[in-house]
Amino acid sequence: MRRILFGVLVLVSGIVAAQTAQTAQTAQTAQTAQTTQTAQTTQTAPPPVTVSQARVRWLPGDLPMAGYFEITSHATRPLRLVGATSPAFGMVMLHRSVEEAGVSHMEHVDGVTLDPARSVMFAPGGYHLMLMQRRQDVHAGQEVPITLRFSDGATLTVRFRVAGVEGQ
Ligand SMILES: [Cu+2]
Repeated sequence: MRRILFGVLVLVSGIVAAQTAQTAQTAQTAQTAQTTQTAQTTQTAPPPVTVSQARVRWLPGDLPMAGYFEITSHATRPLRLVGATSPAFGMVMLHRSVEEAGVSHMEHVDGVTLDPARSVMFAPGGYHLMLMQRRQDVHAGQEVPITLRFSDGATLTVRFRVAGVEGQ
């Protein structure tokens, strides 16, 4: 009798163990699938914006150059442009030119909010990309790729035409 009872107990605990293992494995598989899907969505969804008139105003030597463009949002909620990078420059910052008491100076901005169905101009006297630490020769007529980065992690690479000093 004792031996039979022992056998039943082993059988029951064996079933419980198998079920627990299976449940754990199912949960893990589901989680892995979800993580993969999230990563893919982030990677493939481009930001709903259009960029036009992308240009860089060339300056000699290693002087910081300004990047200008017009960006239009097609999103239904506000987007936030938070930065930019380029293989041609060691550092790219979001700047804004401001005039205080008749004196113009530049300041760094953490980001620029793009309202739905609106355009924001990056232009002389206002917002611009400050392109610093050239990593390669940059000359007028060339195009340099600059990647715009948004707060949700989305990125958009745009080719900026390099215009001469007089080219605004
Ligand atoms: Cu600047």
